[in-house]
Amino acid sequence: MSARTVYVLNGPNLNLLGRRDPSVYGTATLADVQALCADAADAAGLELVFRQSNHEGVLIDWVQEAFEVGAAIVGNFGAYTHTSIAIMDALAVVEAPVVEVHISDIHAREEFRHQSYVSLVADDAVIGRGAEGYTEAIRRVAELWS
Ligand code: CA2
Repeated sequence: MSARTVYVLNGPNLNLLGRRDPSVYGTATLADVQALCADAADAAGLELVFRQSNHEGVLIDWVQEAFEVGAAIVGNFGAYTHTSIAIMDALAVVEAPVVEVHISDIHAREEFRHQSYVSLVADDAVIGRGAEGYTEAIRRVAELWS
């Protein structure tokens, strides 16, 4: 049997991680986050697909791709978290675990960040734990799958 796969999907502006706003998002770059995820997936015995896009439709295509191959999703959809019913609808179809992740504590920031459409359909969320939160989210996927 082939290994189970987790798609780690990153939304708009997360390609800029580590280059601005370290007080909010820390100093890790997206490449650092990818390396953390690779280690966590390896430890959990999962295959990793790691991607970032600034485009809502591309993110939806990748959610549908994960669904088609039976993969789990760890998703930081960036600001689309707070606006995108389309991403929520795509995630609602996914049968494998879906874990939301945010580097910052969205509930302790501006009110417009408090609403998460992703939370309405995700199995769990890791919020405000910095880049290490991705590691925890991958561990959570493995637990939900066990
Ligand atoms: O805390 C998170 O992980 C967020 O998903 C990050 C999003 C934000 O819109 C969400 O409300 C919370 C934004 C990511 C932008 O990242 C940057 C990092 C460095 C410099 C500029 C943007």
